[in-house]
Amino acid sequence: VKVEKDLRIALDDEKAFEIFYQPKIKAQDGFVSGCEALVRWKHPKKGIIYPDEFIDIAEESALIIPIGNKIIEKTIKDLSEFNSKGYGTIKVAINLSAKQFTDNSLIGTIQKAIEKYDVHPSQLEFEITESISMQNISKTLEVLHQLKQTGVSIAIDDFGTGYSSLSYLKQFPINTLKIDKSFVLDMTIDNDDKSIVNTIINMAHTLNFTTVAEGVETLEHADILTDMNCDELQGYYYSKPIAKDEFINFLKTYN
Ligand code: G
Ligand code: G
Ligand code: MN
Ligand code: NA
Repeated sequence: VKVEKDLRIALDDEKAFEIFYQPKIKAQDGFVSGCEALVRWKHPKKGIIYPDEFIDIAEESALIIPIGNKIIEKTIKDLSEFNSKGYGTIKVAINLSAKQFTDNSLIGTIQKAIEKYDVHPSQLEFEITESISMQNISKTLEVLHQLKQTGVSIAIDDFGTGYSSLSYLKQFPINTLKIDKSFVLDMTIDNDDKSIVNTIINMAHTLNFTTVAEGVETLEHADILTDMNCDELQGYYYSKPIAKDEFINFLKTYN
């Protein structure tokens, strides 16, 4: 209840939510293909609060809708800044929670921000989890198609931990599978996990999806994934999630 009350107060404070960015690296050439937007809450007394500590609460109280809308708006604003600094080809991924996904004004919110900040929709990707996508298949399909029509791309996050069936995946207008970090992290100690990662990548490519591996923590992880033809790599080996200005510096150094 306390967190919920503080979240309501935070909604009136333009500086309360800050978006951090974690780079994604193209396995082929090592350039930065883009980043994932990860929200941080700057609490006036408690300092930085991570999403694991408030996204669920925001979701239960429906505050995730206005908070999520702020995240979308702020991220797209930041993207226009990346573009103005000469990085107009990068792609930014925004996480969407289940409740946002069923909000009828979601598509309008996204379209308005795209127009306001004059970014290209192809520079945006939305990450949804398998659990969202399986709750109500027909509604999910409808929203996915509407999203897709705006020109953005769609990724399934934490892939492999949920229970999506391949027949549904094939029907969904998605672009990318993000392989869950648990498989990637265990790849070097468990051959089953290595096989799972390899299988996901091959299956994804057969269905014309690109693949992103999360949890890339070591050069060994990166080398294995590159050999497996994984398209993009994300993890602490390259960078933790960093503030906007640090991400711009990261781009200056690597692109
Ligand atoms: O940044 P961190 O690794 O602590 O993120 C933890 C979790 O919080 C991740 O699983 C991520 O999907 C979720 N998360 C981070 N930012 C957002 C956001 O802006 N919206 C939603 N819905 N979830 C987020
Ligand atoms: O949305 P998602 O659940 O995928 O959020 C990514 C989460 O994974 C964030 O909390 C981020 O801080 C975390 N993360 C990012 N890179 C790594 C990594 O290399 N190793 C581990 N253990 N966690 C990571
Ligand atoms: Mn994610
Ligand atoms: Na994930």
